[in-house]
Amino acid sequence: MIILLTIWEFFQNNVLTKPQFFIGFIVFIGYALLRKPVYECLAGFIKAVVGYMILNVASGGLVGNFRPVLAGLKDRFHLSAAVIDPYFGQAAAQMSVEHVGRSFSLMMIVLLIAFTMNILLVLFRRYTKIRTLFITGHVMVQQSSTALWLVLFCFPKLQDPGVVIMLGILLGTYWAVASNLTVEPVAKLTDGGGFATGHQQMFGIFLVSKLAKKIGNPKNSLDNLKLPGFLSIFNENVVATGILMFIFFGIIISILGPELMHTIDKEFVKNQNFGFYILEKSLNFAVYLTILQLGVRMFVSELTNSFQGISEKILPGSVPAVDCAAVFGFGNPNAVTFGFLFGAFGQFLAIIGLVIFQSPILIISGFVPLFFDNATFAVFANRLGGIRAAAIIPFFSGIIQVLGGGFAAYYFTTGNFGGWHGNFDWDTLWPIIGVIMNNFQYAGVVVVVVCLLAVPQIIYRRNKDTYFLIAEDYEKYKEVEAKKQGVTADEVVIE
Ligand code: ASC
Repeated sequence: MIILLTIWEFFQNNVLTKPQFFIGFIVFIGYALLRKPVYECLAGFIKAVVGYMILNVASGGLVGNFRPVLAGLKDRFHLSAAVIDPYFGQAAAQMSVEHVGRSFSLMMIVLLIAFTMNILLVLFRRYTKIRTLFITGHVMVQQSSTALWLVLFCFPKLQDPGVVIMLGILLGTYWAVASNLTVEPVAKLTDGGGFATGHQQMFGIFLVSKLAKKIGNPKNSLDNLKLPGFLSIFNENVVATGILMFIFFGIIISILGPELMHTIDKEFVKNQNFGFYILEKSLNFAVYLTILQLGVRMFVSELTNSFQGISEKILPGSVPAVDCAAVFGFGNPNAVTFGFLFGAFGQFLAIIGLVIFQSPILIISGFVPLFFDNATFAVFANRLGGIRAAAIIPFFSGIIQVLGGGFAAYYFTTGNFGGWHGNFDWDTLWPIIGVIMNNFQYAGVVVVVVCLLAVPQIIYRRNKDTYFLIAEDYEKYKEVEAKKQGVTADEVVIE
């Protein structure tokens, strides 16, 4: 057992929480299985690792720069409010766990069991119909933290081994089932990119993929938008992002004021002018988005090429589930900014609602859910339902994030420690799971796991012939679809 845990610890510290290496090894093994020479496998490994690290630089830069700005609103108005953001959520979950006298170190074993559960579900995919392995390490750590608190909240008397086993099964099932829901939407968006989403809004992506076409028309998408006159400068992504973020963060940073910004941001030195500081800070947003796209393209193209090796030889019809930002490299770059801004409208409106209706808990927007969830939704929505869907869906998602996050922070009491996880699935699906567990106890857990496991079965039954094919060989999938539609492979409409 000790040896197993030591190996696991090594794997967790060096590979699982560093998904760049995980992806790198997948690429290396994939190319090796395709019988490529070793130097090509190595080149693929390096490009994939560096691509993923570039993505990390960009998403880390966005999070590091803009999360404190939004959270600063709390200090500015001396509010006692919960920030809906996974970093605040993780801290609040840890404090909650320790507050009731339990050990937070259970997390490591929870990760092990949950990850093993996900692997088993993929290995037995003939029966489970699970095609995805969740490998976004830092997100897995955050989710294990929040879920650990949920289980301790609902089962305060349960001893450590019971907690760990129950949680491992529950979380591993969620990782497998929810990421599996994104296989179709991501494959269609990326034209067979060879990956799925393993992040914090997977259930949300599935909902968007069902709703977007009902809300708008893909013909009227951001890609076809030609703005007249001076507005035409918005057609260029860097310009659009730069201007919109200057307005957005310009207002927020002005509200915070230079004094507070000096304490929040050490890079804001005393002799820099406040206006120029705001300009530089806002334009940074466009910088990071541009970097992000570069990184995504790099590692995704390696993954797409090499994964055939794995899906042909070891795990047919399965794909890795990676960071949501991987989809930002596909579809319209302006959709990302669009999703963020409409999400922000929705969130701010809902927060005003909380104040007006004197909610027992106040919420402050967190950058990670606000940006990464809603930008992801907008990328899918724009492709499937055009501009209308790319605006309406993030707007309502913003409202749901605040109301669902507010409910969860209150009900599960992490609001007392200043935060809640805040990403879409944790504002919708997980509060429901938590309430079921709290009210029906062990029976509730069984019901949740059984219902989750039924989801892939239902989807499989609807498309038995193409269910695994779409992940295994996208070109062949398109041919099958073309035959069904009675057209050639070039004319096939993949919705
Ligand atoms: C998260 C989280 C981040 C971002 C990043 C997006 O949920 O914790 O740091 O999203 O993964 O690329």
